[in-house]
Amino acid sequence: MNQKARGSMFTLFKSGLNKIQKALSKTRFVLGDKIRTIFSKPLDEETLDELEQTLFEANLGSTLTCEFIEYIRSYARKTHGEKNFVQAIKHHATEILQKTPHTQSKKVTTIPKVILIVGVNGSGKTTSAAKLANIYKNAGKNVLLAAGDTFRAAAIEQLQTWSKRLHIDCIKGKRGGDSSATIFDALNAAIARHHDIVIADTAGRLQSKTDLMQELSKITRVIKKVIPEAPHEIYLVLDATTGQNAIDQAKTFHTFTPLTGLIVTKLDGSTKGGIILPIYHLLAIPVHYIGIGEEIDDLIPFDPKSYIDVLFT
Ligand SMILES: Nc1nc2c(ncn2[C@@H]2O[C@H](COP(=O)(O)OP(=O)(O)OP(=O)(O)O)[C@@H](O)[C@H]2O)c(=O)[nH]1
Ligand SMILES: [Mg+2]
Repeated sequence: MNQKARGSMFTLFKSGLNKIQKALSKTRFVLGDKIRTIFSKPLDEETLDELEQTLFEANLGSTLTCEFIEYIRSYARKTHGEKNFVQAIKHHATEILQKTPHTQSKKVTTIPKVILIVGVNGSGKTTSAAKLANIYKNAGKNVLLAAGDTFRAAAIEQLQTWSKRLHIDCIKGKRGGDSSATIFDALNAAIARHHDIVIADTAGRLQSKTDLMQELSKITRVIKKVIPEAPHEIYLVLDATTGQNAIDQAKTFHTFTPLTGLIVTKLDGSTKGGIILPIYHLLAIPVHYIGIGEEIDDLIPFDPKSYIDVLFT
């Protein structure tokens, strides 16, 4: 990464901290703040019930909620002297996030780097593709967008509108055409025009529709025909407000097309921001970015430490 890119990433990180505080304020209210109130009382079965209810409501899911309750029981048994239950929860949450390495990006040996964006309908794929393109552009990269959602004319137009606004090139195919063919054309155009990054949007698909999921495997096969080591990143976009279904989505997408990372959107204004913990716990797929609003700079790199600090401190 050159100096300009490093500087830009640092600025992004700093402004990201303020933004994550704002975006997670509702989740913090239903999670961290409630936990502090619960542990201001002595620990007994009633307190543990309240804790269980709180963790569940903050979208931690039943498996992780039970694990946290067991963790607190064991902490209470083993710790002599002053007990800090809030710190214990924070410590365990940190352990969970640390178990999965934050970055699993493939090394880019030949440009362009290819990022494929996948997910169910309406999760925020197109918006995130545009926001991500803007991040790379601001870091000095020459970006090309590929309108791989050929399903609807409106989808192609949506990405094109973003590309015009951002002054970023966009390759589009015919509506109803083959998504792989559009992405294939985009990659060849990127090679010819020396683009550093190709970000390919795809159509929304339900994880239960096998034929649509198989289309994703085809897209990755076609990408590999042009650049064998690509796609370097396959990001699944998950809408935080969908609750535990996000886990199921990630599991199925991961089977059809191995994900390198997740983008969790719509954390702003949601009380469901706790979803990131069961994602790490059950899937061990790192979250690379979080979506915290509808504006172009409302996508920020996910930093596990800031996330935990904001929620539990
Ligand atoms: N509040 C908020 N809204 C978001 C965020 N990300 C996306 N959206 C909104 O969610 C809606 C759907 O976003 P799209 O990017 O069109 O979603 P998509 O996954 O491409 O949708 P399909 O192509 O129809 O599958 C839009 O209104 C976006 O502005 C976010 O992080 N926060
Ligand atoms: Mg879309």
